[in-house]
Amino acid sequence: MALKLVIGNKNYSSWSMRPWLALRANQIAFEEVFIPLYTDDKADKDRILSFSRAGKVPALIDGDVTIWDSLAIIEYLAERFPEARLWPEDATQRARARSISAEMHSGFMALRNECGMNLHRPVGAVTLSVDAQANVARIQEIWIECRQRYGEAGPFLFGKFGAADAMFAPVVHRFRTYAIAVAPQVQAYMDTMLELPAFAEWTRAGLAETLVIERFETV
Ligand SMILES: N[C@@H](CCC(=O)N[C@@H](CS)C(=O)NCC(=O)O)C(=O)O
Repeated sequence: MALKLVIGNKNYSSWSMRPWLALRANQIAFEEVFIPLYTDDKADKDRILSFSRAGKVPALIDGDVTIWDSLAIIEYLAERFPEARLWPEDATQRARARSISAEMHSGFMALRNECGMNLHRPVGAVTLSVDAQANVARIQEIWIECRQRYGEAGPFLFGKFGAADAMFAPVVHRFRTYAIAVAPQVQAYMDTMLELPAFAEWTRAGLAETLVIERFETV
């Protein structure tokens, strides 16, 4: 039975983007189930709840197994498709990749609040709080350190595209959309991500969406 990934609007749903990319970048076949987010229609929320009692997307359905929460889905995919090598083979690198992925998953609240993913937002800078500026600095530090350590193995954080890249992918759009000044090595990594066919496919689809979530259009 085909895997099903339940996702929200590609323009806005940064959590949906992460496992979607992990699947698509590795050519793992799946059926996409789209549910529009934050509509006034209770039926939409009920549909999300019918897949996951957490009431959030993404959710992955694999036969009679449901996995919800982006990082748990990526962990499941790494186990289910070991050939995709979503985590580095080396234990030390894997520990680092898991640490930065968890740091992304549980942190950077200020940046996430102040610079929501919104692909169709015209590019333009906003004034960031001190906390958001610290988030930007920390993310740049993480990316630069990975590139310095593992750059010889390939252009992504641990050489080949993997779970950590998927977890940070929406930040590439945030840095781009909010015209955040970045170091040259960071820009090079962002360009690599923007050129990844799966990343470009998600972006194109997000830009083609016409649904607007007013509450995300205030910045
Ligand atoms: N920690 C969760 C966060 C999921 C999340 O917040 N999803 C948002 C969309 S990006 C959502 O489903 N919102 C719909 C709602 O709350 O009704 C994850 O990593 O998957």
